[in-house]
Amino acid sequence: MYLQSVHAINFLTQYNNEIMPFNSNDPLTDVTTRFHRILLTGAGGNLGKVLRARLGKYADIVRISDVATLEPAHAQEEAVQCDLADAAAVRALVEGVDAIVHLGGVSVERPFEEILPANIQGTFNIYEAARRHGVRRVVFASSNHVIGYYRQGDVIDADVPLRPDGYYAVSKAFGEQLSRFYFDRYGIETVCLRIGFSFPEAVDRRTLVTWLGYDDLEQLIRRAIFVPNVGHSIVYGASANRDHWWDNRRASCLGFSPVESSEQFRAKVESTPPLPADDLAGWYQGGAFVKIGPFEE
Ligand code: 15L
Repeated sequence: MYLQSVHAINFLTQYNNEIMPFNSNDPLTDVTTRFHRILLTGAGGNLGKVLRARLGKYADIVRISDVATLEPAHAQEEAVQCDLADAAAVRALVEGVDAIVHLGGVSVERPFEEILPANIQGTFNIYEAARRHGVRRVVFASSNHVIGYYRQGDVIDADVPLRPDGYYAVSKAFGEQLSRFYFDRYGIETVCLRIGFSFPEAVDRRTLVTWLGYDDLEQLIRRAIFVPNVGHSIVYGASANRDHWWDNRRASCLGFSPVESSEQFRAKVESTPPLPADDLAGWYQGGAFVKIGPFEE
């Protein structure tokens, strides 16, 4: 415990608590981008499946987990069915890993009772297990919904006050703050990725701005795992789209340089009618999430 705290203090002194501005050199130059074992939680979800197919380049073994039954493990994989709300199971899940890519949990807006166990208790269990097993790096899949109540067209950076647009978003804000605490107290480094819309295609005017292609997602994850001295960092995950709502200078400090763009989907999207002017989904960055709920009576 004492040593961990000293580590954090040394780290803060040395790195001022943020990603240092790198010069134009790629921060991964001379860095080996391979670990022995990486844990991927939420491996059965949308992005989990995408990353499952790609993380093998970066680890001898990818331990994949999900609460749902996974496709059988390939060579180089260890598949573990795990409920993130089960602290003992998560402790066993995390043993022996070099880094964690934490996507697990509910990924859409749902009643609080559904968000609480997987997203809040589950993320706590992941960090506690990381502390106990000495894991030094976590990549936390946050979401653009933590800033969902900023207006579309406003350009914001990663330092603006959070404006979550629902319980799911609040759980991601919790994960951002929890990871901050685990860095300050224990020196566990985290890159929080405020992922935009990461699907095969942008589907509407909002997602033309927030789209993150899978190659850019992979690049971001690789950098979030391996760039040295990230401390506790928050970056937005969007491709090199024509329009931007997010000032992503922190991501470029990671050396993140997106190569994809949503322009390829523009003609199709713009051939559909825009949302009516009074539709809140067209006002806020979180889109239709601001219209979901209340779930309670
Ligand atoms: C998210 O956080 C969700 O996980 C994803 O399903 C999309 O809804 C995305 O945000 C979005 O903002 O469109």
